Amino acid sequence: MEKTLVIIKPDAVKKNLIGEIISRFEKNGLRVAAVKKIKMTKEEAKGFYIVHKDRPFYESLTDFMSEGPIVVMVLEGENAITKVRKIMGATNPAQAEEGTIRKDFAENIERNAVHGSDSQQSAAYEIPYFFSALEIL
Ligand code: DGI
Repeated sequence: MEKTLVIIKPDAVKKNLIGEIISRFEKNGLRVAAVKKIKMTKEEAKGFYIVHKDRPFYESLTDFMSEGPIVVMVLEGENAITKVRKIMGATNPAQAEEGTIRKDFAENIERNAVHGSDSQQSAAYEIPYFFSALEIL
């Protein structure tokens, strides 16, 4: 069973979409192994997105990710990483397929409702960024 880190971003939390988004993952056979609502500081957001530190949108992205509460969770299932990315849709909602979370709820390429680890290597950094082993069940 593969695990992946998912975030419901500040835009979607603000719109009261926590239940709707979690339910889309559960309906596709993924299981919530850990979940909590937190608010990141700017520094914590920068640490989370450190791989993007040289991208032009790093400052704006980390401002956004620290502007309000988020829901972080570990989802578990067969091919969880790929499955979550498919359910989320393309980074830019203008390119996201019908029926995906980003097509339905993202505002633009940055305020795009959800995050999901893009590889096993990313998941191995991102899961322990928010959860201890004791919190993942
Ligand atoms: O894995 P993804 O979230 O689909 O996409 P990513 O790893 O390429 O980028 C991480 C986040 O950074 C993405 O969800 C939103 C933001 N981002 C990506 N490309 C752009 C961007 N933000 C802005 N403003 N402009 C971009 O081109």
